[in-house]
Amino acid sequence: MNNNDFDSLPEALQDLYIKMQDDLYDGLKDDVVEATVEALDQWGQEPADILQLGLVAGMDIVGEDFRDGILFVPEVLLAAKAMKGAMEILRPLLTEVKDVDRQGTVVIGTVKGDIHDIGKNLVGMMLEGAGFEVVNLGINVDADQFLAALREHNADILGMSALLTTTMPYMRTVIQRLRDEGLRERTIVLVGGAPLTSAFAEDIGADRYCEDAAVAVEAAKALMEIKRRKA
Ligand code: B1M
Repeated sequence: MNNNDFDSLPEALQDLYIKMQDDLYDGLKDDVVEATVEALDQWGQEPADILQLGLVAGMDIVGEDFRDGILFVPEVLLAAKAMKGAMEILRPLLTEVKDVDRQGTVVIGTVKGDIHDIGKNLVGMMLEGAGFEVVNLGINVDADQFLAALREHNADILGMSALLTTTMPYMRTVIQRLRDEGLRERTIVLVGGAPLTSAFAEDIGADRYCEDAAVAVEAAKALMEIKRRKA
């Protein structure tokens, strides 16, 4: 849904989304959860639209004011908690597998040194909803942990997230370890996170940069299809 679509929503629903963004900014978890439930139950909104128009839009404003020194870590932590509360409401809807074949197994985590996990968790949920089995290793994950999980679960895909320019280079280390230990050929590597670019993904030897969760799902499906054809 784009801005034009937003403008075409009923005014009361636009107001609900704007309130959701404001409440997220203010870290009011209960209010954000309540607005999420209202958008679902009373307005029949799709989870993806609630995420985009309410939650991610609100977090974008938080990100701008954090960057500009208007908000600080404690406030941003509260906003993150509010967002996570709403994501818990959406989780069962996003992870519900609807008549799709099992797609494969994904090991996903936020790389070493980085504790941002909202986007990574969202990607994990959307992949589950698309029929993937998802092993979420959490935050601050090092190469040993990624490799051990890939082996333990005989995983098809490695998904790595980094939100800091200081942690994104660690993805290269993990990919090099995959090569060193003979796992690179059989593992599809997807990377994402706000500071990344396609050029960076190519440079470190990843298979695809995913700018958002929807792209991650598309890329995972497309690359699995190619992997299956090669097998
Ligand atoms: Co942090 N932080 N933060 N922070 N934080 C950023 C990333 C920052 C851009 C803010 C800013 O300055 N504007 C900035 C980084 C600057 C830089 O490196 N260039 C920053 C900073 C500096 C920091 C600290 C260093 C601050 C400090 O302590 N002084 C510190 C670092 C701690 C650490 O990691 N070691 C820190 C801490 C925190 C909080 C703990 C307060 C909190 C995190 C809470 C949590 O995650 N549990 C936080 C938050 C919330 C943010 C912002 C505001 C929001 C991130 C977010 O959740 N976005 C962020 C600003 C921003 O990104 N604009 C910021 C919403 C989420 C849905 O989007 O994560 O981009 P995103 O995920 C998307 C895509 O990127 C993609 O799909 C997702 C869904 O569409 N994607 C993937 C992500 N991962 C993927 C993996 C895939 C595929 C796609 O694998 C297949």
